[in-house]
Amino acid sequence: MGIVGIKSIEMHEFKQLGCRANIDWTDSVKTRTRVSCSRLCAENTSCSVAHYQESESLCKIDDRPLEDIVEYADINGPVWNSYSKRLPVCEDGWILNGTSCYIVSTEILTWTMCESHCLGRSAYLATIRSEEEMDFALSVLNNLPRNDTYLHIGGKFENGAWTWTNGEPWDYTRWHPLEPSGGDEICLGIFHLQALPAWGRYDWNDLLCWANGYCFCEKSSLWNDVLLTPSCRPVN
Ligand SMILES: [Ca+2]
Repeated sequence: MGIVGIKSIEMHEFKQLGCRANIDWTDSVKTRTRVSCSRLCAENTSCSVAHYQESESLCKIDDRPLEDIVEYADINGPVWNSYSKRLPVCEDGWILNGTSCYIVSTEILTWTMCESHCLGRSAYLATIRSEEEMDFALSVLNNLPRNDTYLHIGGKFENGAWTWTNGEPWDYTRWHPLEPSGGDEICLGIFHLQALPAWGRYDWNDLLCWANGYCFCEKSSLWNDVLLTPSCRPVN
């Protein structure tokens, strides 16, 4: 059975574990792997389900809600599989923002200890590289139990320049107007409003690396990408 030239049809000719579904494959594309098919879906805001037909490496991204994809019992044709949209997810206790997961330490530690603390959670001290990420950090900071300390993030002054400890580019800053003060203050933290009450702003401050604060840890998200279980209905 051919793939190209099938016009819009209600019942296509691929089966998934003994089903066939109302998927129109006419505008499917060739992708190398199932994961690259999932990625196509992840990058397309209207996609809800990715279908992948392995024997011919065909990928079809589907914008219909799952309940509109009707599957009928059938035993013929090549196998295809459907995957739920690839979405970033976090383990319990971590907070998702973009494609990263974040957690704040319950203890207040020095910046240097925070670096190890995050590493121990398979994470790194958070990077903040946009206004959006800074707003997210502030929303996290506003919910912390103590407001007289810092939120440690992953900036460090090394070899004459500010860098992120995980190697990401240094392309955004949010220094308080009176900072950075330099000298031995080579580690980066965000004020809590009351950490320096007279200054009255949530901004960045360069700190001594033994200054205390909460550790703001970040790591890449996991992905929910899961194979959908078919639910065959009787034909007719
Ligand atoms: Ca400073």
